Amino acid sequence: MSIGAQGAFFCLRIYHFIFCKETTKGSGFYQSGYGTTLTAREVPTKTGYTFSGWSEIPATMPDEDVIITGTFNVNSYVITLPEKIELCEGYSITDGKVSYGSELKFKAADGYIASNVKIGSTVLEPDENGIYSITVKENTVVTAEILLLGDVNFDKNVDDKDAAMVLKYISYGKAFFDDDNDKNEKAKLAANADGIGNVDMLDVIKILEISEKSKSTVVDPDDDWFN
Ligand SMILES: [Ca+2]
Ligand SMILES: [Ca+2]
Repeated sequence: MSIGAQGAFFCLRIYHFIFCKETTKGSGFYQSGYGTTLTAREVPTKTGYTFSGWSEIPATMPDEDVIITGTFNVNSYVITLPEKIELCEGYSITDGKVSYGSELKFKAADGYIASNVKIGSTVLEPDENGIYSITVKENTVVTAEILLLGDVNFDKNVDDKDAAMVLKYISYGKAFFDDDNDKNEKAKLAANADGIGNVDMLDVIKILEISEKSKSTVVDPDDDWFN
């Protein structure tokens, strides 16, 4: 009768990493013999998050399974919006930053219209209400050209000269500017002063309204009117 060779017994234990948050890398099982030294394997990564550490790791493998928990902190990114661009209700930027994956919606402030809204060279398209949406994944600088609604000749004033230009445009179908398509496109945006539909007589009326309003609300104490 033969007796089998008696080998040394050893236990294999499963060293199981569980991450608190979904990971893209590093999750899995890890085998370790009883009494061996435990070291965490490579730091797991997750896009938009920074690994913030493991839960307590025993010095040596105990005689039982070990669950080590890794955690991540969400990254924050700096968001820069142009002047006269406002966040829509319900969206906010705290200390100039928002968390990875946050959605932001913004639009031109009242009385203004944005054109050529871009992140780098990527042009953003607004929805039918002029609202732009982005999902933040990195530091982001939004650029835009901001037009004053009704200021079709771009002199930073809305007055009857603008109304006359719009009237000419809708009466005779004439371009606002000769041979400058870019300026004409912007003038068309600014000319739609009521923000509704096409450029028509209602916009002329709106421009005259804005013009009257600015006359009655802008008071310059040095103006001759006071003398
Ligand atoms: Ca003007
Ligand atoms: Ca209109």
